[in-house]
Amino acid sequence: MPPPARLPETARRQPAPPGGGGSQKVAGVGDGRRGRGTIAAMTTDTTGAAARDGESRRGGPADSPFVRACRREDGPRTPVWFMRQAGRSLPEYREIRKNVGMLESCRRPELVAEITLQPVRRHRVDAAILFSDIVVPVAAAGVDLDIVPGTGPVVAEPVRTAADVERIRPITRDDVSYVDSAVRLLVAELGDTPLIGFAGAPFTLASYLVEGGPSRTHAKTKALMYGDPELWHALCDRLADVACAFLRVQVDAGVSAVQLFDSWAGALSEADYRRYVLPHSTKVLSGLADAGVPRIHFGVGTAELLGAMGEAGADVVGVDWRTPLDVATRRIGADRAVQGNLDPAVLLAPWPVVEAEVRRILAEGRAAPGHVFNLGHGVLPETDPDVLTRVVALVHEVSARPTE
Ligand code: 1CP
Repeated sequence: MPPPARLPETARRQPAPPGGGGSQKVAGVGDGRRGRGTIAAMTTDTTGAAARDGESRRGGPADSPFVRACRREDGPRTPVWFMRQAGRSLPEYREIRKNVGMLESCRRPELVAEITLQPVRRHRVDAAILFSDIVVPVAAAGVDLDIVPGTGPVVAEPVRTAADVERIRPITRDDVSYVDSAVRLLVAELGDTPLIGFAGAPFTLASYLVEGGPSRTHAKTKALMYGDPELWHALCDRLADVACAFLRVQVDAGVSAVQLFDSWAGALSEADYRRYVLPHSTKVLSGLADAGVPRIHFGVGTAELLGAMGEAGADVVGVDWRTPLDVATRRIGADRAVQGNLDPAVLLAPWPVVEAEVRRILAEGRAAPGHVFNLGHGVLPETDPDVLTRVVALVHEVSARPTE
């Protein structure tokens, strides 16, 4: 038997509180206990889980099933986590976010830590993902924006000119010190469970900045890209620096892996992706080549781009539900792991449908040199959290491998 995934006491022993449980407190953990392993305790005791427990451990998060799969190493089971696992599908999330704006909540380290831990406690996923947003570092770089409930990021003055681009300044750790603090709190609290840091890739960030908000067609973005390539490249170059610096802060604070979200890259042909996007995503990922943590690169609708996205410098390529993982592996190559790819909408179907899909994906994932089970995009807000918990248990059960 593999050693049980080590979680803090709060995560291991606290079942999800019925009907919420984030409590009214935003500055501490859910039940407000001051005991071992709570975020509140960790603000004064930063010695880490291992030191607290005085137990010897094999390798910590670097030896976890998740990091092993990213590195294409054998492990005790296929690891699983969910994009947008921290968020609106959880009643305890909705409760704790009641009176706090989205950007504001990303800037409060203890609240970030609590929200990040909620899905780990509830579902026993193999990795936590930092609660933040792709536009957080862009705001830190001086862009006037907000995250509007029900809409998403909205930019006050969309980027149109070279002067607009020049106003996006490089970020330092001090600009996002709340992220540094949140990661440190979390790493101490999570023990052997790895924490994933993330950033938005230049194309997806540029899309919000040029459109001024979410867009289906990315028409203004493409108009700028085709119409003024020089300005486009200048914009993406700045955004690459912002994304790289944001990821570096998270790596220095202790995350075990990073994911670069290029959610909307699938709007482009492969030729345009290679010409207008790949150099900038490569700059971000190659800038972290020495970081010593796996780099995951993900987009939606990227069937034609999977090979190119791997070339950007990823160790793991995220795949949406449109491409079976064995087909994706042929496109990406045997030197990279894959992540995915259950359609998030399948989670709204009856359990036998979910189960059959999970089993199919695990079987197809065996063709890859490493497989991290995930959805093909983020959890839909209307998803029943109990179904996510069942999926985690099923993935673990079906993929369990005997160890020496
Ligand atoms: O008030 C709220 O609850 C707002 C909803 C919300 C949440 C929970 C937004 C606004 N962002 C987030 C958190 C978030 N954003 C996480 C949390 C960690 C986790 O996965 O559990 C992550 C990883 C992101 C990253 C993000 N933000 C992406 C890339 C991933 C993806 O889903 O494609 C993108 C495209 C965004 C932009 C964004 N922020 C928020 C919304 C609703 C959107 C999408 C808007 C659109 O459709 O264009």
